[in-house]
Amino acid sequence: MATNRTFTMIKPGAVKNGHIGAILAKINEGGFRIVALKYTKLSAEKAGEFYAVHSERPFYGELVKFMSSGPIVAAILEKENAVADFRTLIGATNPADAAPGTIRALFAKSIGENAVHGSDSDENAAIEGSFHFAGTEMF
Ligand code: 3AN
Repeated sequence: MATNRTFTMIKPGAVKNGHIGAILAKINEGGFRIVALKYTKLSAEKAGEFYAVHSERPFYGELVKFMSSGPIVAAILEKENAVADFRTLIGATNPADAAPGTIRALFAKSIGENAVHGSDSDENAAIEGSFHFAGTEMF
């Protein structure tokens, strides 16, 4: 059953390239309400833990290095059908395949540095949101 929350991170590349404001604007325009928001930096250990599901993939080391290379913006977002609608708003994992106007089409550099993360299921949205935020930081 669909819930109404998803989790996102604006990744270090998009932060470094000055896209925080534009990406938050797309999120607002997409009809998402911000439940929690944080400007922070992941240690390599924390990034490894977050992406543990990919630990056997060949790009895991690169992904952990990139995700801990600079600050990120983490957020929990709310909207009806949040997980699926947010994945539509961000576009395909590889920006080369992302539909025009999507966040990844506009702001991503490559499949590895693809501007934003979006949860892939309601279950993972809850796990990922709790990974970054205490209950007292959700509004
Ligand atoms: P998504 O973020 O669209 O759910 P996943 O879960 O398949 O995509 O991948 C998680 C992250 O791993 C991606 N956001 C991307 O940064 C990285 N990634 C995925 N596939 C590749 C790849 N083939 N080469 C490098 N990095 C990748």
